[in-house]
Amino acid sequence: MDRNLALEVIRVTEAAALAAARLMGRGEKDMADQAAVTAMRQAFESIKICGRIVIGEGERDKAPMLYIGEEVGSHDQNDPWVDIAVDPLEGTNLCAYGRPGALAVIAIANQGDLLHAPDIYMQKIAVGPKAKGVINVNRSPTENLQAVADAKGVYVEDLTAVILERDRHKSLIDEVRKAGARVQLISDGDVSAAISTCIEKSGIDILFGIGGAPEGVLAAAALRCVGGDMQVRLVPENAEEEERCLKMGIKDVHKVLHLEDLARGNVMFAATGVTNGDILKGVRFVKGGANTHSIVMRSSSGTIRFINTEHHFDRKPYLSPQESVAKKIV
Ligand code: FBP
Repeated sequence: MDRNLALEVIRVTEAAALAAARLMGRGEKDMADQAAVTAMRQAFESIKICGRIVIGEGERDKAPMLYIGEEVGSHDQNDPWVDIAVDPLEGTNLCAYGRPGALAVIAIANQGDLLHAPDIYMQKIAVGPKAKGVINVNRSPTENLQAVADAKGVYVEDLTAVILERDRHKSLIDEVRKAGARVQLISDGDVSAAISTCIEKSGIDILFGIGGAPEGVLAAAALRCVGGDMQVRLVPENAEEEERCLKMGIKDVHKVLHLEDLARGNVMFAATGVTNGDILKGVRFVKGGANTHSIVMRSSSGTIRFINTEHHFDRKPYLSPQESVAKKIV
């Protein structure tokens, strides 16, 4: 995969983040999401890439843009095709209520290397590099906490587990508390939480719980780049969801999936902060422009780049996607 692409793809997540951040705190999650989707779709047009969306906004009949199977990029048919997973606004509620941790996210891999996950739930455990190889989704949270503590040479009491605050996690939260670990409950955003396990200064050691399967694949791509680990299992809630898994090529729906089952080969991951978070600062609008903070990383080199970008709207005006369409600047 072209290493220069890493800097190109940031323009895609920056565009989505700028559009969503304009609508931060309005309480309108669908509006913010739509703005991010439209901006990301538009930004793809200037990226030299032969891309096919494998994780996006849903199936073609339900999603007008960035739908699964959509081809994106200003491609030259001689370029190799890549698979793309996007979440133009990860944490729609976080953005709508101005809470920390909303991101615009993209992952890119060679064709066939990202799990084609339907939009159903997935049970996840994620850890950073020091605990790589010791987690097991078939074991209890208590056993996993002990394994992580042993790998890190600390007590379970020193560990912090991040968990989505949901009714379905009540017994999980009780068990983690009983085991003695510290708990950080989050209202949304388990992609960012999974990545936090790999960032020493975040203070997060492990992510437990059930969240979206598409978010699981995006998190796995990031963890591949930073040397973290993840184990998951899809949680179809009915026969129709099982059927969707089968249609997407997942034969054993209940199988434990390892990091490489979610994101294989050379993977690239990029994200731009929409609101402030543990890893990235959110968009700040300033006189005549805005500042964005992004991360881009590649699994092949292990390079992690944090990119601060100053956007000058007086030189390159920021237009909402609707304005751009009206002025035919697309
Ligand atoms: P959205 O950005 O689509 O709102 O997803 C936010 C999120 O918190 C994800 O990070 C997480 O995987 C999923 O929702 C959890 O789903 P639910 O809110 O149904 O528990």
